Order: sequence, then structure tokens, then C-alpha cells
Amino acid sequence: MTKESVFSVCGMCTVRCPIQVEVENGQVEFISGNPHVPAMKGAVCPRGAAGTALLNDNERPQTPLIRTGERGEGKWRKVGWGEALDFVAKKLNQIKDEYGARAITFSDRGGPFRDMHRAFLKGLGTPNYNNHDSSCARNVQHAALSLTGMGRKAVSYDLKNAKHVVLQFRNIFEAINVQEVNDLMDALEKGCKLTVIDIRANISAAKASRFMMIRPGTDYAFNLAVIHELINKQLYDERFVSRYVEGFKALEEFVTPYTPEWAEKETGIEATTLRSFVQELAKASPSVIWHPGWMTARYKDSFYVCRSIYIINALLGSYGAKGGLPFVSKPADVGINGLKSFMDLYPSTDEKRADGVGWKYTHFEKGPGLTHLTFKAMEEQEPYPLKAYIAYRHDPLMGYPDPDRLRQIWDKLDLLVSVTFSWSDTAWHSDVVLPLSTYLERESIIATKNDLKPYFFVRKRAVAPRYDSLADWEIISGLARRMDLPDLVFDRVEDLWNFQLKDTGVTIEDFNAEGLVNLTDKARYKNFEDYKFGTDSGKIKIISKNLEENGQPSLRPYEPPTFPKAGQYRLTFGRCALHTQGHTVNNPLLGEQMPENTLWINTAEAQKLNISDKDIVTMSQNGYSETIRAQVTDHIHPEAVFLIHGFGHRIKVESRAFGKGLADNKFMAGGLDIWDKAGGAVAYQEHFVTVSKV
Ligand SMILES: Nc1nc2c(c(=O)[nH]1)N[C@H]1C(S)=C(S)[C@@H](COP(=O)(O)OP(=O)(O)OC[C@H]3O[C@@H](n4cnc5c(=O)[nH]c(N)nc54)[C@H](O)[C@@H]3O)O[C@H]1N2
Ligand SMILES: Nc1nc2c(c(=O)[nH]1)N[C@H]1C(S)=C(S)[C@@H](COP(=O)(O)OP(=O)(O)OC[C@H]3O[C@@H](n4cnc5c(=O)[nH]c(N)nc54)[C@H](O)[C@@H]3O)O[C@H]1N2
Ligand code: SF4
Ligand SMILES: [Mo]
Repeated sequence: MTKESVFSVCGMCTVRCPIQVEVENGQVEFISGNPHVPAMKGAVCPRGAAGTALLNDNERPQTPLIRTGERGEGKWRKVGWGEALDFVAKKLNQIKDEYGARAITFSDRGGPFRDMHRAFLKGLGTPNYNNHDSSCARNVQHAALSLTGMGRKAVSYDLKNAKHVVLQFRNIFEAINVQEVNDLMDALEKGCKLTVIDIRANISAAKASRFMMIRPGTDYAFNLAVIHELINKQLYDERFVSRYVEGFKALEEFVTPYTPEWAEKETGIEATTLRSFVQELAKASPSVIWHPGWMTARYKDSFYVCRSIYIINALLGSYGAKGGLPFVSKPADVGINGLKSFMDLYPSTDEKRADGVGWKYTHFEKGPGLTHLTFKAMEEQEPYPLKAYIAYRHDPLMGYPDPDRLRQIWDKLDLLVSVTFSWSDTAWHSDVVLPLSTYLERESIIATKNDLKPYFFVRKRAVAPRYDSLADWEIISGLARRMDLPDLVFDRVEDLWNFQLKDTGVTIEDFNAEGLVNLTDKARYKNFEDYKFGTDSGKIKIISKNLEENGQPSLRPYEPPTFPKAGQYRLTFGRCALHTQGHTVNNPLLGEQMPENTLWINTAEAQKLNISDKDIVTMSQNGYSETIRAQVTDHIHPEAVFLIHGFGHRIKVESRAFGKGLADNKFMAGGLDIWDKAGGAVAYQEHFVTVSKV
């Protein structure tokens, strides 16, 4: 009997927690949090624990597949890797010859393991790399950049040392990051206050010292009144503002009309409540974290809500502070050379991005672009034809609005490839499916975590692949070999890791003891005098030239959202602790725990519609209807109905998920065109449905 313990990285969601995998006779027996990372406390979340069920799942793609019938018909030919990669490389080369490399587009799930496949695209010469973020956190990222010249991850959330944490459309105890959950629990035990502002009472609200139910879509009004109150009552951090904020006067004038009484009418939250909340914040300042949000692709003004949150953090002096938003360190900050990047092997192309980012829209970050605008470019074949699309660990048919329209758009493509470890609607609709080994069966490239205590980490293979699947680096190497990019061809993962580590002074053996390599032994906080923001002045700038030049005001006056008409409800959604987006619903363990979603509806509204708890109801939008079980509750705002996202699978290969629950994105007709012009993200919650008893 052989027994071993492998340090690795969880892949059940994009948080990528450090884990320890117990392996016995080549089988995974148990998965726990890496014990050398104190904030993990040896734990993983339910999804992390269900990784074994993913590994043993026989309803995932098991060999490369090439389509033989129509797209989506489900007729496949099983092929070997040689044939599959030859097929894809040949098609890509043909498209490149006929339309230029720019006709090749690619989107992925983001995260720390992107360097090699981005290098592959750069090597080919296409600018059209995208990630999923226009469906997730683009608004927060752009909000951070527009004020500080630094991305959202330039600061960390020092939850462990916080005295007051505010969650606004951020459900930290169900939309999980294990270390954040543990840190916040520790802080709460030490007396940290937790305020939750949400349209429904979620699990985080159940642990909060203050819960405010807000009228859906009016968060900006609330936040403007908070800024008003902080300034008007001189509760802000004068020292921070005078040293690090430019444009304070303009802000002060701008918020003059936005009194707590004014906001009460918009949001439904009483002015007195807002006032006492702001007092509490000022008392805890600067150890306050008003979380700027994560899934913020919700409304047409979500970018401005995120900006207002960052402004509030600045007024409270939280930036840089212990227990607030301290700056992270990069390897270079602690005197260590960073990983050698595959991206640096190739020159940048001067081709314009198809989505317009970087030339038509200069207020958006070029790197990941905006996927929905790339789809738009595919639809119109403007500014130039897009002919190949590789969905790399990405399921846009579940994650973007209006999947029927997206399928039509993809009709314009000569090649659609999915690289995935589970079935998905997108994989099912593809021309070629390249099965990725699950995270327990594959290595990943080494990655860096910039943090208070920065570190390098790596995913090691815990067990051999069960099926004929490959790791990312093997797939990219295989394509690179066939497409004349010899620098990206590796036969052994060790050679690839050594390439990355070349200048760092770290060796791959250094990862053996703890699974990661800490670059300092102690969390580093910057001194107040040494803060430096990424703008030209090194300060936070309330007025953003870049925004204004793109026709977007820095300080946007409040406009109420479109509200539901009589008989309609705003369709809202979020996560639960048991599932990750759309890709765990068919997991045998997690699917059993939670097989379907339900429709939350407010008790008084349900009564009007003669709906009781657990009744089957019909939800409709624009002539499209499906049925679902109602969850009647007082704990949701009467204007909204709510669903857990990710259900409603309709492909038979996923027998456990098939036909259970419904998919929110099918009730978002025209949704690819509804987006936040200042922040870039799709506005998913600007859609309305009707509900009736079956
Ligand atoms: N209507 C609506 N749309 C949404 C959302 C919503 O709540 N409602 N949420 C939005 C948000 S926040 C996001 S992030 C996107 C997510 O959208 P996606 O990024 O598309 O979602 P995932 O299901 O995480 O992953 C996509 C595919 O990658 C495959 N995969 C392969 N390997 C891996 C791996 O190593 N790790 C992971 N995690 N997946 C792998 C999965 O099997 C899955 O099929 O959707 C967005 N779209
Ligand atoms: N268990 C689990 N954890 C996850 C994920 C997962 O799929 N499962 N996904 C990961 C990913 S990709 C992401 S992006 C994050 C998402 O993390 P979060 O953004 O925290 O998660 P959500 O549940 O999408 O949304 C949070 C809350 O927003 C509320 N909300 C909706 N509309 C409004 C509104 O108008 N105003 C206010 N104030 N609140 C509103 C919802 O009711 C919900 O409680 O979670 C990550 N962690
Ligand atoms: S939060 Fe859970 S699913 Fe996500 S990486 Fe961590 S343990 Fe895995
Ligand atoms: Mo996300």
C-alpha cells in the first residue's frame, strides 16, 4: 500500500485555495486546506471537498472529440490527441492565412495560471484575448483603476484585523473564499462589526450586526448619501484626505444635494439608520473595509457604485491601513525577481482589438478586453472578421445573457473549440472538445500571489489522469508545436517550471516542504508616509481625465434605474455555498446536496399571485417561459425575485443535472447589448419577469 500527501491548488472555483491531497494507492482519499497556510485552518469549502466526485465522475469528456453532426446535435467522433491537435492547428493556420491572426479569439476564466496560453495568443499575433470578467468584476477593476491608477488587487482585504466590515452585494459567507471566511469569522469573534446591505437576507446577513434591505438598483443613492454625511458631519479622515486625495472640493460640492433624507426616498432605508451607521464607521476608521464588490456586473450604474465605495474607503482612511485595505507587495518589493514570463517571449501586436478596447474605448483595460463586445464584433464581423473562437475553461452559453442569440453569433465562426474538464452547454455546441485533466490530475504553471506576504505557488499532480485528458501546458505545447512557436513547447513540466524560476533564486524543490514558497516571513504594512498610488501624482484622483475623455463623468449624478412595471419583478441572482457557477450542478456529491434552484419571492407578492411556498410557478419574459418551484419568504425585497445561478442544464450527457431548475440567463433577451458604458461590464439585473401559479 502506498500513501502520500501532495500539496496542490483547488480548482473547484477560481479562488484556488492551497490544499493538501491525501492519496492512497493512486486514489484520492481526502482533500483538506494546506496546513502551512494558517488562514486556511486546514479547511476547504463543500465544493473543495467534492473534488473527489469530480475526479470520479464518468459524465465528463473522456477523450478529445470532433463533431460529426450539426453544432449542438451531440454527434461526436472520439479521436486521439494527435488527431485533435492536428485538426485544431490546421484550422487555425488556415484561418490565420486567410484572415490574419487577429481572426482568432480566445476567452478564459481568468486567474493566476494564464501566462502560457496568453503567450500562445501573443505568439500567434492576435490581440483578441478575453476573459470572463465583463460578466463578473470588470466594474470594480475599472473603478479602482479610475481613482487610484491601480487595479483592485493592489490592495488586500485585511479582514482579520478589521473593526467594521461592510458587505454590499457581497455575500462573503456563501460566495466563498475560504481564507476570507476564516479571517472574517476571527474578526467577528474579536468584536468586529458586520453590516450587510442587500436586497435579501442571505447567510452573511444572518451573521451581521446590521442588515439593511435596499430597494434593488438604488445602491448608488445610498452611497452618495453616506459620502454626504461623512463630509457634512466632518466624520472623514482629514489626515488621509489632505495628504492623498485630489479633487475633494469637487466631491464635496457634488454630494451637496444627496442628503440621507433624499436617499431614504430612493432606497427605502431610513435617514436615521444611515446616520447612525455612518457614525459607527467613523468610530472604527481606519480599520474599516467597505468591500468594493465582486460580482458587480449588475446595473448600468454599477461602476459608479463601485467608485463610490472606493471613495468611501478613502474618506475613512482605510487605504493602506491595518484592518482596512493595505497595499500588497510584489516579489520585487521584497527584493526578489519575479517569475520569467512566457508573454515576454513575443512582441506585442499593433493590431487593434476587435472589441474596441484600447482604441475606441481608452478607459478600459486592454489585457482581458470585454467579451460581450468581442461577441458583438463576431456578429457584425466588424471591425474585421473573427473566424475562430477557443473557449478555454469558459462557458459563455451559461455565463452570458441570451444564449440563443450567442449560438446564432457563433454560426459565423469557422472553428469553435472548448477546452474543459466538464461538460457544458458551450462544450456541447463546439466543433472540437479538448478534455482538460481535472485539477487533481494535472500540474499548472507556477504563479505569484501578491499579498501582504507575497508567495509563489504551484499545482502538482496528485493522481494520474483517469481518462485521456491533458494538462493546460500539454495542450498549449501540443498546439505550439504545430503552429511554429517552439519556445512554448515543453516535454517535461520541470523544464517549464525551471524556465519560470530562472531569475528568482527559488528552485522547484523549494515547493516540496509546504507547497508554496513565501517570499517574506512577515506581513508587510506600508507606513502612512510611504503610500503611493498609481496615478501621475501618486494620489487618489477624484476627477479622472481618462473617463471624461471617453464621455463619462467622474462624478455622475444619480439617476434611478428602470423599475419593474406593475406585475413584473426584477430578476436577480447570486451564489450558494454548494455550487460554483454552472459547473458543479452535475457533480454527484454537490448535485445530491442541492439538485435544483428555487425562485425566491416575497411573501406579500406571492399572496397577491395566490402562490404558496413550494408551489410550481411559471416565470416568463418576452414570450419565453419555464417552470420552477417557488420559495416564498419575507427575506427578499418585494420588487425582486431571486435565483441561484448555474442551474437549468439541458444536455443529456449530464444526467444528474438534466432538466433540474432553470437558467437565469435565458430570461435576459437582448442582454448582450445592455452594459455599463463607464465600467464595461454587462448589466445582468436590468431584466424583468412575470410570475404566475401553474
Ligand atoms: N445570469 C448570470 N450570469 C452570470 C453570473 C450570474 O450569477 N448570473 N455570474 C457571472 C460570474 S460572477 C462569472 S465568474 C461567470 C462564470 O462563468 P464561467 O467562467 O463560464 O463559469 P465556470 O462555470 O466557472 O467555468 C466555465 C467552464 O470551465 C470549465 N473548467 C475547466 N477547467 C476548469 C478549472 O480548472 N476550474 C474551473 N473553475 N473551471 C474549469 C468548467 O467545467 C466550466 O464548464 O458567469 C457570469 N455570468
Ligand atoms: N460558493 C461559491 N462561491 C463563489 C462562487 C460560486 O459560484 N460559489 N463564485 C465566485 C465568483 S466567480 C464570484 S464573482 C464571487 C461572487 O461573490 P458575490 O458577488 O458576493 O456573490 P453573489 O451571490 O453573486 O452576490 C452577492 C449578493 O448580491 C446581492 N444583490 C443582488 N442585487 C443587489 C442589489 O441591487 N443591491 C445589493 N445591495 N445587493 C444585491 C445578492 O442578493 C447576493 O446576496 O463568488 C465567488 N465564490
Ligand atoms: S473556495 Fe472552495 S472551491 Fe474555491 S478554491 Fe477554495 S476550497 Fe476550492
Ligand atoms: Mo465571478
